[in-house]
Amino acid sequence: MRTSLFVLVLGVAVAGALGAVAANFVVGNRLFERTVVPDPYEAGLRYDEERKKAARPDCALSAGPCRQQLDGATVTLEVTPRPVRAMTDLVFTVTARRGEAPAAETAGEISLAMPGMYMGDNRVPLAARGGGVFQGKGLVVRCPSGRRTWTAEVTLRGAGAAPPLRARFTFELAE
Ligand SMILES: [Cu+2]
Repeated sequence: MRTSLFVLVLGVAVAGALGAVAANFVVGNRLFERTVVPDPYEAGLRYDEERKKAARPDCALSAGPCRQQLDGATVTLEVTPRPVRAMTDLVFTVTARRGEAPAAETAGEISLAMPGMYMGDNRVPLAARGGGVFQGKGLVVRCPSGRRTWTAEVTLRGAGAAPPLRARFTFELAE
């Protein structure tokens, strides 16, 4: 008699606890989905895809300038001296056009990073030289891992509230 009462009480307690956990889980899940991303699985796939794309060099900067076609604009990046090496003073020249006209952006920067590896913050400020040409000086550090793949993300900003022009180039440093 006492044993069965104990089992009953225990059963109710366990069911209550499980119910609370389940409720928490459901509420937590909903909150998580709503506040973070609408579809974590899709977002994860997209992130992986972007990382893979970023990790593959798409620009032979040591051979010459690279050009990228964005919506309504063309952004060209040239880095000298060539071949482009680590731990060397480099000049970064960006040319931006909208159709035949030089882009009206007034300043910008290049963010240098290694795909999938934090190498510290490395930004090259770009000054407008007129005619859609922007220039800045910088340096790419040598990676202790021996990897030489970097991305140069160019951002150009205008005076107004228009969204900045962004172009990402992935390149391989010369040895
Ligand atoms: Cu690295």
